[in-house]
Amino acid sequence: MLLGLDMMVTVRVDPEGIPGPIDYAHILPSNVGDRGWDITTVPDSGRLNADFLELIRAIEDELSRTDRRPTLERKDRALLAAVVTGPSGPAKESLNELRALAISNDLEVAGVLVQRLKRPDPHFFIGKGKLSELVLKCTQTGAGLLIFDNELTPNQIRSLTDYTDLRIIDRSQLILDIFARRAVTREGKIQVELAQLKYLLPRLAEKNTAMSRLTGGIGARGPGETKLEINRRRARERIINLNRELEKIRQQRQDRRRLRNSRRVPVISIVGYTNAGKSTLLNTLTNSSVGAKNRLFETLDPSSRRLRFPREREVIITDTVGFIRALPKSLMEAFAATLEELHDADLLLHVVDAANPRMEEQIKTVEEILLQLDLKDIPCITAFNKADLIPPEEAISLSRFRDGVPISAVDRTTLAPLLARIENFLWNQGDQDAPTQKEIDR
Ligand SMILES: Nc1nc2c(ncn2[C@@H]2O[C@H](COP(=O)(O)OP(=O)(O)OP(=O)(O)O)[C@@H](O)[C@H]2O)c(=O)[nH]1
Ligand SMILES: [Mg+2]
Repeated sequence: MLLGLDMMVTVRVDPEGIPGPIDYAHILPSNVGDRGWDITTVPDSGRLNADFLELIRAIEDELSRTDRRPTLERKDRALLAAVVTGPSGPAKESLNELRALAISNDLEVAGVLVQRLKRPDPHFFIGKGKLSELVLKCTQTGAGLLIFDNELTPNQIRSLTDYTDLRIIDRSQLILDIFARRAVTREGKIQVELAQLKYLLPRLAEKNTAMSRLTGGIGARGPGETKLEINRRRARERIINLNRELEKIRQQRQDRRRLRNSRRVPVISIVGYTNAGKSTLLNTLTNSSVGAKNRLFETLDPSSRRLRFPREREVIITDTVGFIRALPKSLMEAFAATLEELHDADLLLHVVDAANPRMEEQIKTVEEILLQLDLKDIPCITAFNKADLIPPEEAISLSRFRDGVPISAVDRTTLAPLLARIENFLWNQGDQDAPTQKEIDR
């Protein structure tokens, strides 16, 4: 058991019971020394001349000055951890994304710790020595939350929380927590709660578990502390009810869609990795103000707008939740209703963040998810967004060698080639689909 004690003191006693040397140990701020703690030995207990309380106070002061921001609560600081078994490149990128996810969830990242292992430890997932290091770092930096980039089993989470007394979550839970924060509409909220319950269900033992930490999420959102005592049976009942409610909403959506389809207005759905600029593009194209921000999963609830083309022609364009690598399965299932709309699309517009160093991986992830959703048969135009952030020759080569159109969603004047291509596809199918290089250069 690792406890966050302020200090530990040992008094050595000889066989006659006479006290001898005294040792005292305490942690140090991370800017002092290189191992993070200090042990002092006083050879003779009679000569002990230290004011422990004063010492602890001084250390606390120093810790808060160097490592903690006073305005933030402890629970808002998190330490990221990963066990790496494969190549280090993808692992590093994955950790960068975890950091972005944490920041998107208003957490402050206090540090990152990586351990390379042949095989994860079956009990703690991470090696025991590394775990002690993690706990020490948490104490030094005032982090109360440990986020693993790897998926942890319910047993591992339980062992870790029991051993360290920290709040421990994994990547899936972090994503679920972000979704819980962002959900606005009734439908969004139902979907998120459903996803959280589905995630929790296999993690609920029949009796007492580390449930309070699981259900609490990071703050106390979603199915939070008030439902601390729910057991499997009640969780199942809730899932059934939520599913029923969702089914009703799904019906209403279908009715709306039928009406729309009967009017024969073509539908374009924007898809893409989270933060690629989907909502920004919708806004610029249709002069609207759907929420667009530089954080992951800004959009949860889909929105549709009309987009007018010359000659009285118009389309409906929809923006929806973004995709991410290893999206928790429970979320995919719960968001099936939202994603179902994509099946009505006449055309998918895949928005890619061309300035992101992980662009290739993100494209692959989106394509895999489209395949899983059975959407691969719907025609798709790729837009390489954020072209303003990459060298012009890179944008040209993207358009030339990959079948896509470079755009900058923040700048309306860059969208003409994309619009031309959409128009061409919708109304002149059979004609040449791709805009000419001249159009792109224009
Ligand atoms: N420089 C630049 N920034 C852009 C461009 N397009 C979008 N952004 C920025 O990228 C960030 C994300 O944009 P959003 O439109 O919210 O992205 P999204 O794909 O809707 O993201 P989610 O809803 O979170 O999945 C915002 O800060 C935008 O201002 C672009 O063409 N150039
Ligand atoms: Mg968005």
